[in-house]
Amino acid sequence: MIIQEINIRKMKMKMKHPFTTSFGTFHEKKFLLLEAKDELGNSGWGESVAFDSPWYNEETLETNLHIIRDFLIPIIVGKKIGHPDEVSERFSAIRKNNMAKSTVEGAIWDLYAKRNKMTLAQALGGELDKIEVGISIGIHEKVEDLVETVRRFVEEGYKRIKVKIKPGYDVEVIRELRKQFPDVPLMADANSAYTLDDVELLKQLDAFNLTMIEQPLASDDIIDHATLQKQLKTPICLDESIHSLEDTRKAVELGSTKIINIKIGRVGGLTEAKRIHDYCMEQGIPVWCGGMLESGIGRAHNVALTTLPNFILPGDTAGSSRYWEEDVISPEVIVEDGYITVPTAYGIGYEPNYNAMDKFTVEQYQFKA
Ligand code: OSB
Ligand code: MG
Repeated sequence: MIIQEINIRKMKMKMKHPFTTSFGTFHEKKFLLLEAKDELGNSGWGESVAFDSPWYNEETLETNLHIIRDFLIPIIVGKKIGHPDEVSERFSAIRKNNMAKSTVEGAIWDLYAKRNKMTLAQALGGELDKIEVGISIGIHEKVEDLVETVRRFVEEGYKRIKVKIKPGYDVEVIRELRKQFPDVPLMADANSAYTLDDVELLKQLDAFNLTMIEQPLASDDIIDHATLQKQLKTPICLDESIHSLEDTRKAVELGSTKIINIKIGRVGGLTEAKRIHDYCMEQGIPVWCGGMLESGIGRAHNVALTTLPNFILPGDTAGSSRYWEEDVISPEVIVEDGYITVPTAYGIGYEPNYNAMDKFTVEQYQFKA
């Protein structure tokens, strides 16, 4: 296929409820959508999951726009592409900027699947026709309110509850949740808020039978996490620290992690995500699909990836209505009884909802071969 045209939309969508992590609160999501068109008129969609501030990682939607426009588009527009795996190969001349790369690569995967009359899940080698869904719950000022939020989502059928923690909002919060929900699969995500000085505190979490603790230490660390894991019973899951298969291999060999959170954007796209998945499967390391508060386009990519066989643990890809009054795809992503049914239409399997998209578009750019 030949990529003839790329359209980029800068989007702004208000979140239904603010979402608070140890590094900040999201009230709205600003992000990029990218459409790639081939010479036959097929179109594929990708989403940049970078935030508008560099607080999860160093990328932002503006750095993504710069890298996509000035470096990635010139590499692919007007050029012949046999298989989407070739895209990350060509992008390897540019260092990091994984979320920018993933935006373009994701659109080409969708395009490739549509062109070949397959679902994106099939194109990736996925097998499941429905996937188990967990939910990530932000920091609440009052623990009573958190308990009520958790109760609501447990009743809705979510298969695993993840709560955000930070220093001063950790052991007692988890103790209370465990008391209220003795049997619910529960985990905590620290988003890098602790150091090895906190080992004694983190060891107290071993009492609550958590499925895992996600990214307790620095966002660029795999050494201290190995030191910590030796002293914890609770499995550590790395999120921020993993940018590639090579990072994964090193972290697994060091014993820094027993579970991997795969985020397509963070690792530079679906090809690398699949490689990490395959390696982890060989090593007996379970994986799950993380979330970045995506709109429907990014969410659809997460659903497709989660159909691969080593996505053993429920991910963070909740339904559209958990985040948005109105999503940019039709139908929206729906969770029923803790499952998402994998769509059967070709490509990402959801249609762009242009009416909604236009409402939330702030700027548009077009590039032609
Ligand atoms: O660490 O997984 C994370 C949201 C924003 C930034 C980082 C993270 C998260 C979440 C929410 O946990 C995932 C989601 O519901 O999309
Ligand atoms: Mg995380």
